[in-house]
Amino acid sequence: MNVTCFTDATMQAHLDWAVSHHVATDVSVVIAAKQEAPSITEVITRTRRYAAEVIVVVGHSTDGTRDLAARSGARVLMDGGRGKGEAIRRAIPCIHAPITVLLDADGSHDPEDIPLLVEPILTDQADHVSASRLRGGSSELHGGFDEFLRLAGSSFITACINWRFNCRLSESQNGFRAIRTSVLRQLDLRENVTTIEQEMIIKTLRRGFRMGEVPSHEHPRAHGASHIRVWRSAPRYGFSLVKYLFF
Ligand SMILES: Nc1nc2c(ncn2[C@@H]2O[C@H](COP(=O)(O)OP(=O)(O)O)[C@@H](O)[C@H]2O)c(=O)[nH]1
Ligand SMILES: [Mg+2]
Repeated sequence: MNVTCFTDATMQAHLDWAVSHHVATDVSVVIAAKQEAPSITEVITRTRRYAAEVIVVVGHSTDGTRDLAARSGARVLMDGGRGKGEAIRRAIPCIHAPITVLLDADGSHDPEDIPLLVEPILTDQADHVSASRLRGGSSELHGGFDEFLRLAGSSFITACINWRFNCRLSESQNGFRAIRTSVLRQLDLRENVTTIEQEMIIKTLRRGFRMGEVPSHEHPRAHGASHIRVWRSAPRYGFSLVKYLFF
């Protein structure tokens, strides 16, 4: 069992120390962004306080996301048009800092939680720490049929991962996470779409690295609609789950 939930008061007490001494210099943040012009500037501005570099991998956006990201001080890369997973994979060879944080561009994630995610890595208690909406709450994960399917599917996948690795993660699909850059490079990620989130967790556990979780609230996206088509993506989730769990 190599999963720990870092929620205790001791960790909170270390957060200020972590921010002032390490987080800003040791962290590269990678943000995948497709048609996120209304939110990208604020997300980057809030993130820069916690990062030595911010890399934004933009989709072929027609709304100016790319220019806004560059003007906000981010390094901008283009994705290859295949999805969020491919966008993240493109950034991996370009990361300079020893810890990588991945977060979304739609305002769902609080950059202010970056120290919380990074602290267990800085103190060598974990190699990969994911933000849990099941522990921190979500304003997006319930309400309609799509949300029901996402939550049910996600809980099923998490249960399979927990069964396979004898651990107790609360979730496996959140895009907000911190990981040692050296570990990220060893995972040999292959997924092109959002299945990359579960691929990262499964491969971390399979290779014997330490997973951690911290609570973090997921806000509703600041504008527009999710890029994920839940029903269309379901077969890929099932296929990639079986593939990475067992083969
Ligand atoms: N570069 C890039 N980013 C993407 C792509 N698809 C989604 N994203 C980004 O990935 C993040 C999560 O996407 P979102 O649609 O909010 O998915 P959800 O949060 O799972 O509903 C957002 O920052 C999107 O802009 C893509 O094809 N290319
Ligand atoms: Mg989102």
